[in-house]
Amino acid sequence: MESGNYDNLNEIATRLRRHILEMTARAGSGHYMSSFSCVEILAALYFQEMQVRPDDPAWPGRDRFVLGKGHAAPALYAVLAERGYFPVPELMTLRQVGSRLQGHPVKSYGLPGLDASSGSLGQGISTAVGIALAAQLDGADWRVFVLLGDGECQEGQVWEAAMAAAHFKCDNLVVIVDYNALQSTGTLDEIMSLGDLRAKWEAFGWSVTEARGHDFGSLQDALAGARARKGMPHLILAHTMKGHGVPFIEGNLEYHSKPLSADELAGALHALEVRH
Ligand SMILES: Cc1ncc(C[n+]2csc(CCOP(=O)(O)OP(=O)(O)O)c2C)c(N)n1
Ligand SMILES: [Mg+2]
Repeated sequence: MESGNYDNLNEIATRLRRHILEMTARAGSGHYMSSFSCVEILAALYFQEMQVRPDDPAWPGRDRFVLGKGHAAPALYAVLAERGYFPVPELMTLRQVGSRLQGHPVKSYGLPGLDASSGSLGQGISTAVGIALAAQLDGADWRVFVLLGDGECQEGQVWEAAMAAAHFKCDNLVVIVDYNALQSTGTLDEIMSLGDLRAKWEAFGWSVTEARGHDFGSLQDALAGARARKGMPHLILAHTMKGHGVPFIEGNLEYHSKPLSADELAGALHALEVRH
């Protein structure tokens, strides 16, 4: 892809949002609003930054990914399908009994490209630190990427993992925080303020960069910075909008987990087309 030309990625992002709407509508549940928040982040990782081989998903040299905010599984499944790990129509099996696409990622169901189960907020980063340490022990140069929710950062386990990663100098670990300032029932400040999140991660010994989380150029700059800097783990604070892409959903917590009506679905799909 030509440097600085993100038309193709923006088209992919729109397709991912369409899949997310259609699969959660078919399932009658699922977190489309939280998924929209991280569409560009996941597309930047899987289509640009991460070294992966969708036709050989278990390739030992691949970069690994852990979805800390496991409720955004529809976004992860959509990006994996678009990247070619499995057929796009399988997305419509989301949340069905026996499907490889469970409501939260379950590795034992054998979905190609899925490296870790997640969904209990706070645990994903600990899983990722373990994977990063395994790479270090093997002398391998592949890396581990994690997406955390900002509300998820209220979990104590996140900070235990943050301490460990800095102590063990896990510079092969890149954590991206989906910094939308909302959780399920309120703003971060209403529920439990995180204060100066950047200063907190820096105090824990991480290199911190900020990015505009719906802007591929900005994400790419932050990811390139993380690639270049050695000796410490990397944190990217990606400023996002929960529900980004569909105006009536953006920032409106009524839609955190509510199924869309048929009219709302039609309106949302139309809004995606108009915006693109
Ligand atoms: C340990 C744990 N507690 C509660 C939940 C229920 N839960 C699902 S989504 C969510 C809000 C998460 O907010 P945030 O991390 O900011 O993610 P966002 O939806 O904004 O992307 C909560 C509390 C959970 N999945 N795990
Ligand atoms: Mg949030």
